[in-house]
Amino acid sequence: MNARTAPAGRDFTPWPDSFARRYRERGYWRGQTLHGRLAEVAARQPDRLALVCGERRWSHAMFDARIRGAAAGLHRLGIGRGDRVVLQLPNIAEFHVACFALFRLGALPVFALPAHREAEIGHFIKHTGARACITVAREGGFGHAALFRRLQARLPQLRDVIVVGDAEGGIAFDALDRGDDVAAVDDATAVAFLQLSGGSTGTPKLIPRTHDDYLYSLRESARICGFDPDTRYLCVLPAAHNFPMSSPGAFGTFHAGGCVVMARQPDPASSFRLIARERITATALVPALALAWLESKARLDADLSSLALLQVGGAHLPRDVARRLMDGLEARLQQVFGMAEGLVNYTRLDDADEAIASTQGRPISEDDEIRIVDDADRDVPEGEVGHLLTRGPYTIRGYYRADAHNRDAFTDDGFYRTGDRVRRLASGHLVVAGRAKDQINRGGDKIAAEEVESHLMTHPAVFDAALVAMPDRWLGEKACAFVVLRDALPPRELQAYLRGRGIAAYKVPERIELLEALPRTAVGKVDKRALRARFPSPVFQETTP
Ligand code: OOB
Repeated sequence: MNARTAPAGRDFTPWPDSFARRYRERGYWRGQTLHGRLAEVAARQPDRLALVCGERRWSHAMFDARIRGAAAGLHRLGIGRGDRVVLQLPNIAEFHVACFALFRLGALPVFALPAHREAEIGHFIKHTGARACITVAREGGFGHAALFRRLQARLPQLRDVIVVGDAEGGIAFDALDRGDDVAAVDDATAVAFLQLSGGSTGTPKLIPRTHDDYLYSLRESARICGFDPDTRYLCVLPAAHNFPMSSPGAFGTFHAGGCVVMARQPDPASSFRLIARERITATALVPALALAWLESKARLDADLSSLALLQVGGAHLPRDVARRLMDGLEARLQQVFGMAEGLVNYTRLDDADEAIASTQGRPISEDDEIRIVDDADRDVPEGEVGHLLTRGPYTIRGYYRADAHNRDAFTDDGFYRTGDRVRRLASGHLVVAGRAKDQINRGGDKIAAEEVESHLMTHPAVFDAALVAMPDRWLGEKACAFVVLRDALPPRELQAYLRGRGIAAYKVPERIELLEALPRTAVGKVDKRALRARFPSPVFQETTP
């Protein structure tokens, strides 16, 4: 193995024994796997509806049978314990079949988002040494299977390109199921999958989550949100994201014995049709989408009367928008402030309206330790804004193969530095006041400034570049790149160049401003505060360095 492919660190940082013991003694970690729980639910209530996708309607027993069949087929391909498999799928039933089939084999899905392109996917394959991928031929006009085949030519470790639907010469996912079964790997302490971090560094980091910790977070989430066998959850956000996956999301719904309805298109009209047709009771949106729903509701004369719970999270929800959502929709609003690394906060269903409108909720667990500190890691006085650090029974202690980064991202005693700035109310509710990480939150899609800056810097005409958030009425924030050029170049060409580098479209800055030089701080760092101050109105998160 040469230096380029050698893993840059540990796969998994375990919780110290004393913590693991405590989490077990307190009943958080119960030694059950995600697929074990699903099989248990299927056995208990085989005939209840589990999954709806287009015209397909599967009971829990049918879902379970498909998972077993797919697992057996993947096993025949040689996929087994510890193997990494990149999953890039739209919101279709096969997303969950593939996920749980891989869990059964002890293989690790690596969750790519549908928007990811060559740069991100190539990185996931290289960084994890993935030996297979599961995708679709095309979605939204983009050829996903072709992308993986192009990468395969460069990265031969990617042996199998498995394709749902029209296989286009790849391995047909649908043909894997021959109605057989293989024994499941049942190690709840093992890493179940690699989730994607929003990140603020040059390359996206991967998050190893164990069965024990994840099952705990989704079991408690389901309880807090009142999910039960009558829950009908609409999966609108990309299924691979932690919010619609486990807060309580699709997994929390399966856990509770309810039914998940997959929304392939996120637009309000399609979602409203599904809500009315399937009598949806709960869903999760980012603020931008919630706003779009609100605007469209009257125009589309939608029947949303079944919707009892509307969760909004992933990005800042302004208080006045929260109030408008509470007034304009019959559903109970819930704010969710979470992160793929672990910690999830919910406003509770019985909180006062003002707490729901103006806070981002409180943690799931009594053992979610919260510290709010100043720049020198000293606790700030109660009620004041500071950096949020957290540690707990479902928050990771380290990223996947990222030892050097882990030294910065975690304190010596294992607290995760979230990069968020918060204050805590006497009730324990957190209010997100800003962000210290160098990231743009584009309507819930996270853009690591450094990642895009590095891509810009590869252009021969670019001398210097800095990416900052600019305010946007609908998305909250969008990215603006300030660029210093060596040679004249129209900004539009830089955007086309970035797309040509194969990065997800949401990372391409909407605006490019040319400068003679970037402003610098006294210590010579790019002064991003000064750059942001050029916009007429402040962005929500004005606290970035
Ligand atoms: C969720 O997860 P990620 O990993 O995509 O992003 C986490 C980051 C947080 O650190 C914070 O900066 C931001 O997204 N964020 C919010 C927020 N919820 C997340 N900022 C302000 N207000 C909120 N309500 O985004 C995520 C994971 C699980 C559940 C919900 C969201």
